[in-house]
Amino acid sequence: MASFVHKAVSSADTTCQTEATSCNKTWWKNSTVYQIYPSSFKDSSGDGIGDIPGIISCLDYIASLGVDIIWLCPMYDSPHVDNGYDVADYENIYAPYGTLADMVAFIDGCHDRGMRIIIDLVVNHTSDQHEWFKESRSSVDHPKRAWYIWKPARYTKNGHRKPPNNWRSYFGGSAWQWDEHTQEYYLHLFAPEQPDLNWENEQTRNEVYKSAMEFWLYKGVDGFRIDTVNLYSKTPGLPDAPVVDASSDWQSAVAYHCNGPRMHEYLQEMNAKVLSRFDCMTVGELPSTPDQAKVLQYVSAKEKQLNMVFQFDVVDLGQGRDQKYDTDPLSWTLPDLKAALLRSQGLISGTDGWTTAFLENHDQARSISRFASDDEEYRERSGKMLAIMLAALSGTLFIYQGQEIGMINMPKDWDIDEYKDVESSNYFRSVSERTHGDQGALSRALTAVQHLARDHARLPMQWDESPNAGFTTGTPWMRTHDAYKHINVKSALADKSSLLHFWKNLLSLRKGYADLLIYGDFEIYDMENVNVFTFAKATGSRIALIALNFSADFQTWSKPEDIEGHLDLLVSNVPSSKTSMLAPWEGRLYYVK
Ligand code: TEU
Repeated sequence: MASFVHKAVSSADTTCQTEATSCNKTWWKNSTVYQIYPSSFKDSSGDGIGDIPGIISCLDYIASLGVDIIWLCPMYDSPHVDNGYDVADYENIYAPYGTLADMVAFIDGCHDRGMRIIIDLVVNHTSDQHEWFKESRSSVDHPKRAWYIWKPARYTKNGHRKPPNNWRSYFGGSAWQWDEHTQEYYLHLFAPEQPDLNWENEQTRNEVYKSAMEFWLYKGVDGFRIDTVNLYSKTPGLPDAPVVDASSDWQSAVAYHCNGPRMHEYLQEMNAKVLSRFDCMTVGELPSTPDQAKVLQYVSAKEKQLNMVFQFDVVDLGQGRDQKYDTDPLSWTLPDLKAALLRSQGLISGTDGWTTAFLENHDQARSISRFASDDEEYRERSGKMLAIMLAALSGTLFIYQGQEIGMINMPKDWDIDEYKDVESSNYFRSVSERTHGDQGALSRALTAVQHLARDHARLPMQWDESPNAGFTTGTPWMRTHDAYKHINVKSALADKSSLLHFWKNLLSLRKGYADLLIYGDFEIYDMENVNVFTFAKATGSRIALIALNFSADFQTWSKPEDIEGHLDLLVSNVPSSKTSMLAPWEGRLYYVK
């Protein structure tokens, strides 16, 4: 039934594929990455904030999962307006996390256990507390003035001052901040405390390479997750964005600050000057780029820019088009998810590019709550179903702390005050201001935040059933999830049938069938089916077949007609199920013999 098959195909010559899949099996392709959000992982000091010594004390646990690389979110000195994505000093550590010596011990601790370590490279912007910015804002003539993006005000006919353009910041409001002292505005695509660096200035770029990159590569890190990697180059002249939301002065300006004209030149330079001198990997965060051809430009090996990127196709599902939270829960369908996966899986078919597989990170709500079922009846089972899907996708696999034990979104009866993130708090406040506290609007906003907020990923890691889930002996900076007594690492380790053990088995199976699961071509068999997802991973004549039930009902299932051979069940999350019927949230992975 070839007509029902949706293949991940690209227009490029398929002969490259042999090169991409067999010649370039570098360590970062085969690897599974485990992401750590330092504030919420493990507190060793009792101050309620996770820290590096705490992480070091968990390294044996992380290694035991069978992961190869740790990605550590920003640990730099920072005022933490955006939890470390506002860096005040690239060469120093946020004091509550520890010291440079702790960081070196962490790097060594990873290497001693055969794991590599990548860190976040946040260089679209710095904190307004970075020395560079303090100097830049000190006077219009300062040599570092041009290190950031400064512009004079515009004025209305009535003489009212207004920002240089109508761009909206990612965290709401204008993307420009007025500086009283020098009487100009500076650009900040995120919070006002996160001024954008001016990448057009060569000196700035060179200093970024030295301070933010070489400093750490010489200390032994094995690469970078590069924050907002496509925002450095803005459209010259910084024109106004078209008005999409007539009720607001500020408009999304993605077309003017994403994938700008010099983006590829900058990344090639970064590669030539720094990355190519080290055995390191890069994974760029690539928001607002659904066009596969554009994505490929960043990750094609011959372009010498990035090894891989995070596409947003899957994690953006169900979000509002113009505003993330302007939506209602579950406004996505399974065919939407399939199409999104096809776009990121398709990136490697017949090309020299590479891709990633992930459902969670520190910016996303928990995947079981978003894509499966966080009802206790099906939480673990549906988590295992998602794990089967992820472990069978091509590309480098990323899992986020707590995903391995099936952590879920905050309870719905928690107050809005439990949400600490600048993005969710700003949004809720803006709805309240705009609607003058309209209860209907606020209730819709709360529902969206309960479903999609970044806060959900930032709740303390649940280690055991002791107070605060063993995360801290103090008062945690974010409240511990009410469910920690039954969702925690200790009990998952003790139960051989837990999601945690299931993940460990899957990660090892993935390595055993690497040619299919990590490198294979991706084909979808039931694109239109809203409950069942059947896909194959194939390399030559070898095939793996994956069947997933994305519903809480029984669903009929049969082997696709063009798959010949016997189905050998390698993994399933429901014991002794019938081949022709998928149980609620069942997942299966077959090898076709
Ligand atoms: O995120 C960039 C980004 O695109 C976010 O706006 C993302 O779309 C949003 O978080 C989804 O809700 C990166 C970091 O991952 C994030 O934590 C930072 O806040 C942001 O950059 C600024 O550095």
